[in-house]
Amino acid sequence: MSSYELVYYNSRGYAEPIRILFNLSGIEFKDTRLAAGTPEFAAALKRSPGGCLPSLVLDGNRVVCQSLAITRYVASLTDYKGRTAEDTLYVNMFIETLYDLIARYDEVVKEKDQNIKAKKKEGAYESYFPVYLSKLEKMLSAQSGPFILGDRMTWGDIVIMSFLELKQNPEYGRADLLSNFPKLAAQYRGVIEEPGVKRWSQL
Ligand SMILES: N[C@@H](CCC(=O)N[C@@H](CS)C(=O)NCC(=O)O)C(=O)O
Repeated sequence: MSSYELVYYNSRGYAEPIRILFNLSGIEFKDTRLAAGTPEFAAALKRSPGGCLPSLVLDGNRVVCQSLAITRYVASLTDYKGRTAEDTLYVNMFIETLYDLIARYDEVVKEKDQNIKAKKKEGAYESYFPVYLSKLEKMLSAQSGPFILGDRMTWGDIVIMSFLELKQNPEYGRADLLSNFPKLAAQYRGVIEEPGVKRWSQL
C-alpha cells in the first residue's frame, strides 16, 4: 500500500474534498498544512510539477498536483467513486459545470486592484453565479435523491459541497447563495449531514 502526504495551505480550499475522502475511507495520510511565505511553502511549490498546491506525495518521492486529478485518484480507492462508466459520466458532467464557473470566477481571484475586484465580485454573484447554479440545479432535478447519483453520495457531491460551503461564507461569497436553489441546498445538506463528513468537519 502506498503512503500519502497531502500538501496545501492551512485552509480548506482545493484540498478539503481530498482530506474528506481520505478520512471517510479510513485511508491514512499525512495532512501537511503550510503557511504561505515560509521556506517550506516555497519548497512545496517548487517540488510540485505544476508549481501549484495541493500536491500529493506518493511513497515519499513521487509528487503529483491538480486537485481534481488527486480527488479522482483518491476517490478511485474508495466507495465514493461511481460504480459504472455511466456513473462516472454523470459525476464528471456536474464537476465540469462547476469548473466552468470556477474558471469564469478566476477574473475575480486574479484581480489585483481591490476596488475593481470588489466590483467584479459583486457582478459575478449578480450575473453568472445564478446561471451556473441553475445548470447544476437542473441536472440535480433529474435525480431521485439529493446526490448526483440519487441516493448514493460520490466524490462529486463532496467537491460541490466544499465549493458551496466556501461561497456561502459571507467573507468569500453570500450567505443566501442557495436560497433559489432547493436541489443544491438539499445536496449540500445531504453531504454535510453524512456522519463521516460531519465527524471530519468537527475535528
Ligand atoms: N488547477 C489547480 C489550481 C490550484 C491553485 O490555484 N492553487 C493555488 C492555491 S489555492 C496555488 O498553488 N497558488 C500558489 C501559486 O500559484 O504560487 C488545482 O485545482 O489544483
